[in-house]
Amino acid sequence: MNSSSPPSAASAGNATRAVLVGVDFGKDGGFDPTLDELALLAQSAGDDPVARVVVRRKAPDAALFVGSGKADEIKTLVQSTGAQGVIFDQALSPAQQRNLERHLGVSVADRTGVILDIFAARAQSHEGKLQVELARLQYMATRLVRRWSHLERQSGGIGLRGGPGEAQIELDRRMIGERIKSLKERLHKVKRQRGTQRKARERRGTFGISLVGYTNAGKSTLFNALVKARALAADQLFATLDTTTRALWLGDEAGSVSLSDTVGFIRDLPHKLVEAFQATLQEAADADLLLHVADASSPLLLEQSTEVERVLDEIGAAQVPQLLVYNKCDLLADSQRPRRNVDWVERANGQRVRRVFVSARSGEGIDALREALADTVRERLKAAPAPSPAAHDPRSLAPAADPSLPFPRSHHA
Ligand SMILES: Nc1nc2c(ncn2[C@@H]2O[C@H](COP(=O)(O)OP(=O)(O)O)[C@@H](O)[C@H]2O)c(=O)[nH]1
Ligand SMILES: [Mg+2]
Repeated sequence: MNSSSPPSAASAGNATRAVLVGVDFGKDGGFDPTLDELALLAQSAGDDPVARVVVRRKAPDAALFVGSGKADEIKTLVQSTGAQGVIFDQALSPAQQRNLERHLGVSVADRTGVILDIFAARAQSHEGKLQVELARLQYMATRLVRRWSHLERQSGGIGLRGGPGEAQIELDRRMIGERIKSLKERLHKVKRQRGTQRKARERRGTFGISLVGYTNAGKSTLFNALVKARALAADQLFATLDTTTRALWLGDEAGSVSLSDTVGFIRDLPHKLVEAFQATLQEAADADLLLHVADASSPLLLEQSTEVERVLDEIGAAQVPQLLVYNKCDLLADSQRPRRNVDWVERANGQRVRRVFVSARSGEGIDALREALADTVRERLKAAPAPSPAAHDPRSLAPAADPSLPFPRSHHA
């Protein structure tokens, strides 16, 4: 069920029953009292959430995170529901995780562990797999230093035997260190190749648009609606990890652009994962235009948009022009519906951006979105003429590992 457990029941086909726990520290406002997102994360990782507990505290308890009284309550709940694991909405320190496992008698995962598990299960491309493995090893390495309970379980179940000896830990840690080093080298090579491909694309002068947004906002569904492709869209978090790119025709003046569906962002995305996925996320930063897709029906719409802006900033994409798409407007009550389907709003950085309300599912607003896109592309091309397409560059004819296709942009002045 989580990266700290051996091949789990979930991967064998029957989901692990899990109790979800979230702690409301009452300050940053990012807390989701419904735990819906954690439930969706758990389901995406193959777990079956059977109960939810929200705990209020001023500060985390150093040993048991929720304090021993609450830990006892959770234990009772675990027993009455027959749960096999407990998932925390926040990041636990390795010591807290271990203490909680001892206290509760079942395996304990945190949000980071669950996200890493999902990424590990979904990574498709060579690069994606390398990136996820790197992030997981880095997560594990910090735990090993303080004797991660994973090893104890491997050697015979929680609490049955003592942990592995210090010598074993030291050995494992060194092996992990070496593996991390070799992974980094391999990733470095792959990234260099990507850089070359990107330059080739730049020479071809394709206008690049990337879909970005909170996970589950409907990016893949919108991608499919726009290019009539079939990218995986699912009510699961991180169904898409690897970038998919297709040509999108926007009419005679704007011409053909390349549209990329990318991995979604999520609150508390493990920092190591952002770092590891830098190359993938970089694709967003390199786009000429970002199509920022938001779930307009979500009660956490603003928090989610803020989080997306924060990650964009982190990957150096804060200055890339945006077009905002408020998706899922079929789910809005009449009173929530906008008066006009296209308007202008101001972003956190002061930039004024177009906003279009659509339903990727019903198709409502998609034509207006195409028009807004075509307008934006035309304006951008006028503002900054693209390098002339090097149609005869032999490299542009070579089949690229990158799924994007060469589209000489020859239609605009
Ligand atoms: N009601 C409704 N659901 C949508 C819409 N667009 C996407 N969805 C659903 O939202 C979920 C997530 O969609 P997906 O495209 O995979 O999101 P992504 O993670 O941003 O790529 C799926 O269950 C979609 O069917 C929409 O316009 N209306
Ligand atoms: Mg997707």
